[in-house]
Amino acid sequence: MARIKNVYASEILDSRGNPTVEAVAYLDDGATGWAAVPSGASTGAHEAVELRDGGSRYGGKGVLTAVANVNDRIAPCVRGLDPADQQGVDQAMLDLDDTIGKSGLGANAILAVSLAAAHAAARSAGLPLYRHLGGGALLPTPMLNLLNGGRHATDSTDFQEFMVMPIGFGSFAEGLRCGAEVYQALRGIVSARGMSTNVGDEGGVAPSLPTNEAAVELLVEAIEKAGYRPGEDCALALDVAASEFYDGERYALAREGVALTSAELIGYYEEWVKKYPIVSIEDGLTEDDWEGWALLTERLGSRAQLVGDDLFTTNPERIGRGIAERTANAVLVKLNQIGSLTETRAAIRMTQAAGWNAVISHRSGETEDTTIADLSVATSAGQIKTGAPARSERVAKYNRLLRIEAELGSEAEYAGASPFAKLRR
Ligand code: 2PG
Ligand code: MG
Repeated sequence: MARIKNVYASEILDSRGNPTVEAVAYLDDGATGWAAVPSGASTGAHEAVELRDGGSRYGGKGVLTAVANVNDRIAPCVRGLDPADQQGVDQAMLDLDDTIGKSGLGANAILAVSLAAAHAAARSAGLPLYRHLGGGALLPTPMLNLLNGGRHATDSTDFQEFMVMPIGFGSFAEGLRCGAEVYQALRGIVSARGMSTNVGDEGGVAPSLPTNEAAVELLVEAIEKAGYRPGEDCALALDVAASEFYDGERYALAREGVALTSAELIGYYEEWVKKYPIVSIEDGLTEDDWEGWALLTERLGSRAQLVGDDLFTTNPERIGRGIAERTANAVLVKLNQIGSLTETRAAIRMTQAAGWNAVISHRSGETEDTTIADLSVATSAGQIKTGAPARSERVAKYNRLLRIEAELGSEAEYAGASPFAKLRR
């Protein structure tokens, strides 16, 4: 059995040019594993602590403390452990940290080591990561964020993400092709109307639009222009990221010049779901509006996937409350919201055991790390959200899935519309 010989972290840059943590795990059999941690912009209040140095270096965003925590404190603690015992490795770090939100060592320090150990263990066993992590063969339906707004693009829309989901295809490769063709069609339309084709943080276009609904209309038009049928071949999904424009009392939609209550905003979604082929709405309400979420689920839960991101922050305790109170029917899974692979997998298991969907997700600040692609296949999640089919930190994940699908050959299945089958009953 291989043992961890050392782990070593460094400070690198993410896709927004901010520092983040990478780590390498070295095993005594010569195998190594590498991982880098992403970072959000529209972060949930209940996320684990991303340790930043403060001060003036990198505008306070340096991660040298987190890096030192890996090299000086975590390394001695995980040396000699079996990297294939993921729970053992993660528990050792949680014990060392000994805080509730991982503020002791930093979730960015812990997660980098957690994932590097998994990669090293897979390498040592001669397995691709998706096999080492569970061995599913279901390729996820991608949520491609073609139009960026909210905190990911200035002067675009109030809602953060307008996504397409290629549901009517037989393979991931064909689905991705549809997403990419729709993206090019959208760029063509936006440019022909004299609007900017500059992109936001996740690679989607971010034109200045009069309303949020105009973005939905643009996507429908782009699907048609690319030669696909909206709702049949390609559906729509939204990440409203409502916590970002909730002012403590109302949802202030600057683009529309209105401030709505939870019930009014739910009414708005009901209209949209009737009018457009929207199959999924993420963070339709703010992160602590449990009552509003229950109402949203009652009203729309049989017609749309309702995904909790800031609401759950990949935290098994919050997900447990959501399941008990029926405040969504899906969970957005982000490794760095909770800060270790073991806890992330527990969150996924819990979600799936309740009959809910798990959507594996990137962050708006990303790196070339593709762990989430493997995780989505390993856990048969059926959905992955990793941005537009543009910018290498996004495309790296989609390309990894193309390779996994090719490697699985006839064993591979594509999720397509299956995550929504139970909602439509
Ligand atoms: C989200 C994410 C990823 P961020 O809200 O779902 O798209 O954004 O990483 O900024 O939280
Ligand atoms: Mg979100």
